[in-house]
Amino acid sequence: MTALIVEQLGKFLLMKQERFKTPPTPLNSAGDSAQDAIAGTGLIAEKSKLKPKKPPLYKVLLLNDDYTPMEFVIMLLMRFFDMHQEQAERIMIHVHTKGVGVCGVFPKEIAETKVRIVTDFASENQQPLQCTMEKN
Ligand code: TYC
Repeated sequence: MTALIVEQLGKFLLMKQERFKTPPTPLNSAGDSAQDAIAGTGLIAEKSKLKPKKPPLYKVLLLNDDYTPMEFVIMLLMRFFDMHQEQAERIMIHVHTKGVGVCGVFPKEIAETKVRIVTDFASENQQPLQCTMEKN
């Protein structure tokens, strides 16, 4: 039994030696290094040439209407878009005069959530305020 283990161990060590004494063979005739030869195979970590794409951004838009109180819009902008009073007033007046205005620019899922929260909040408070989003 012990003899068998010793024999197996010997074979294993020999195999290991064989593997490491073999010089790295260039895989093409030009004699490029083995590193070049395996480039692009995914076998070694390489710097990617692909630029990571930035996620598309979406504008969250507020639409004017003739009914929603100005104070309600200001409070909503402060609460859900982290605006200060003056900033919220400026956006509200912009929407009131121009018909539409941007309350923020966000990645898709965050923009969707903002639209839903604003829409739900308006309807829970019996206001017709419309909020929507569009690709930036
Ligand atoms: N036009 C509304 C009013 O005169 C105010 C208002 C502003 C409503 C912005 C909606 O998105 C809005 N009370």
